[in-house]
Amino acid sequence: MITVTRPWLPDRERLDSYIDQVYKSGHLTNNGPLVRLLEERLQTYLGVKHLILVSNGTLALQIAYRALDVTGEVITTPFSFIATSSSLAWQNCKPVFADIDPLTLNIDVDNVTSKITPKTSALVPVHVFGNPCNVERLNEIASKHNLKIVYDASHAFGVDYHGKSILSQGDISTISFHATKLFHTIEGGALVTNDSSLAKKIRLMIKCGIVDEENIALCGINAKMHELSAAMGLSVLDDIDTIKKNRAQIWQQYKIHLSDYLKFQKWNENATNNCAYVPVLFSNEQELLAVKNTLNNFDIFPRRYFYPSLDQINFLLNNNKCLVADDVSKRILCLPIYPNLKKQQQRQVIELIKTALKLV
Ligand code: T4K
Repeated sequence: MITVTRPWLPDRERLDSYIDQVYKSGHLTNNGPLVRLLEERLQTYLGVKHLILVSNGTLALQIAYRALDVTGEVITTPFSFIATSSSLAWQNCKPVFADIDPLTLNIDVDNVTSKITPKTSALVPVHVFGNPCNVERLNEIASKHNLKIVYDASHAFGVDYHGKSILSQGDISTISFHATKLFHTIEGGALVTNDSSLAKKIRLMIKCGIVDEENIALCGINAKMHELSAAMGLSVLDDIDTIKKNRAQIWQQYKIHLSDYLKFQKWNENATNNCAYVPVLFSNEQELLAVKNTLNNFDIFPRRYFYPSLDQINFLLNNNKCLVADDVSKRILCLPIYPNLKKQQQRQVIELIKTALKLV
């Protein structure tokens, strides 16, 4: 079976060597030595100021909203994983959708300003599939209207923009380290910020606001990463060059062999591509379904990331219908990509796509 992704499983002996350290220390959670080591290593690797590990990317978003006192209406994109918007609804905020750009697939900045009302407190753009948004204009709008910005950078591990990590943008950027991600800690995520006092507040928030045995400073929640997750993260980080190299090769092959048949996302020209996903756009949904069914018949499972567009989700109660996002979400498919995908398997995926397209 070939699936859209497969988690990177590091060498067992190396993982065991980290787990041995957990057995020696007896420290399983609550800001243990491996979590602290992983934070340090990620800060250095990514070149960011404060990176705070948490137990998943959804909680990272929720904590970001709380830390910044986000309330009322929040302008975001309908073309994302459900957690971007459901985390807002969970915090009793109203996600207000601005439509996307059909080429970059990111929030269309020209649609953002018209959605601002006196109730708007923040923007939550997503760097979709790792492709950086128009951060200059978004940051400009936010400062002009006194809005906070939380970038959902869940897909953007290792993406540099103008030579600096895209994670250093906004008041806070969040990331997911879920098993399906390029870099993972099984379940996990992080908040990144340049603001030292905000980082301090977040560190308190994720451990129920507890300062020490006798002092509780604020209302928090338990969002701590545990030591076994950090052990996995450290072992995966040891392999990160191989992971990135293999992904880049696979991504390139898709681009070479399918560009004449399908459209690829327009990538931000000032950014590196981490090859986390291979989204391809068909002319219409019928073509997409024909290809998907053909692949499924051969036990190959690409995914419809992201379908449906979130403006269609009933419980988000949104009146803003987004025509571009609705259209894109019907004709986009993410192709299998993971470091151990074999050349011959990828060739099969490519040939099946070409054959199915000829028959539509
Ligand atoms: N914001 C954005 C923009 C996000 O994309 C996400 C998560 C979040 C926020 C929230 O972050 P987290 O709270 O999740 O950390 C997956 C992931 O669960 C999710 O993390 C990710 N985005 C989303 C895009 O993809 P599913 O429902 O597609 O996962 P699933 O279980 O169907 O897995 C996909 C394929 O991967 C499977 O067909 C087989 C393979 N797989 C998966 C797992 C979990 C494996 O081979 N082994 C595994 O252990 O959501």
